[in-house]
Amino acid sequence: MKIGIAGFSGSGKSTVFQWLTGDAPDHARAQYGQVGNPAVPDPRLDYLSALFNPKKTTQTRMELLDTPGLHPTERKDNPRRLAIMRDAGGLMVVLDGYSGESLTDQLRRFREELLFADLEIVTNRIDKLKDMAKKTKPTKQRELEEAESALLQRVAGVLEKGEGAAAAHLRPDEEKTIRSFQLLTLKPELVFVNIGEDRIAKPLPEELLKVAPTALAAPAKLELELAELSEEDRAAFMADLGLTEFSKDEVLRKIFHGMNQIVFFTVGEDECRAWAIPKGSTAPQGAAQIHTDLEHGFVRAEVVAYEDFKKHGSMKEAKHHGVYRLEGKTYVVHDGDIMHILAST
Ligand SMILES: Nc1nc2c(ncn2[C@@H]2O[C@H](COP(=O)(O)OP(=O)(O)OP(=O)(O)O)[C@@H](O)[C@H]2O)c(=O)[nH]1
Ligand SMILES: [Mg+2]
Repeated sequence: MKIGIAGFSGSGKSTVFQWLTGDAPDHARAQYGQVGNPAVPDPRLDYLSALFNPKKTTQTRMELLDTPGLHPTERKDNPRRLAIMRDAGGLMVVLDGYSGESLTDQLRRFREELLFADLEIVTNRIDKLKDMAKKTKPTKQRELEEAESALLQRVAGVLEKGEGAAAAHLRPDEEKTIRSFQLLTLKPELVFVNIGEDRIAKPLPEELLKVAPTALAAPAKLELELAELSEEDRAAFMADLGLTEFSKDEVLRKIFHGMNQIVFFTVGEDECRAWAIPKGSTAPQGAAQIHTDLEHGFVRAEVVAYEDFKKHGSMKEAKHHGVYRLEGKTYVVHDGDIMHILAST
């Protein structure tokens, strides 16, 4: 899944991008969206890898897209910039938490921009469908167009009330009907506050948490600068600042999970690996990540939850204690499941 780093111009998106991916932002490329692929560090995979000692250990990776920021007042280029965000499956909204500007206000204004942009797309399409309705055509096609129009009017109603399209609670088939419009307010959103040194270890304002309960905060620029120092200097600076550890790994994990992604593990002497799947995926859908043959020929999955496995320390003991299960096609995978897929080929 591609995650768009979005926000107003100068909120620190490219700084956050560099901090999380290790790639230097290319300002020319960022105008069209720059992609980086950071691994998602997972202590559970480290544990499994230390135990199985495989030839290869493979972390899961995310796709982060640095996008050009929206301009709050000179807005003529904003539609082009919004179009770059549409390509992402989820948005990490970066707020400027270093200059002192109200966080809640920034978020409210940014959400409004997305809302207006979506409303414009939806109403344009409704108008187009109205024109199309004047033409003669087969009954089936007319019915489809009428259903689409009714659905879009429902979405427009929600947007006009100032809520994101996600608040329309679309069924999966309805979501599919309007997927091609790539509505921004339908995408999972995670708020990230790019804080300055003065906000370290301070809680985020209650007011912000009311409208963004899962909001994260970290001093991205500072951590980026500290990472470049010698170990000795770094330790001294960190002690001075009251920083005990870097938050980068934790932030990467929270972004991953905030975008409704989970991992399952495969283990063995050859490879220990973490696989990313959307939350709610079934075992065959998980198997498809490994190989489409494993999905098509799926027979069953042997599953043990990571915590159960760790408690018993080996597959043999896990089996002995009855926590090693056989699951069928409808099994919904849980975050941290260790799976072995059995397939007929
Ligand atoms: N003091 C301070 N400056 C910061 C911080 N984060 C970013 N900046 C500075 O703010 C400026 C803009 O940062 P960028 O990361 O380029 O912002 P951006 O959101 O990518 O901006 P656009 O690409 O124009 O939308 C740069 O000069 C950064 O060095 C911070 O935490 N503290
Ligand atoms: Mg930038």
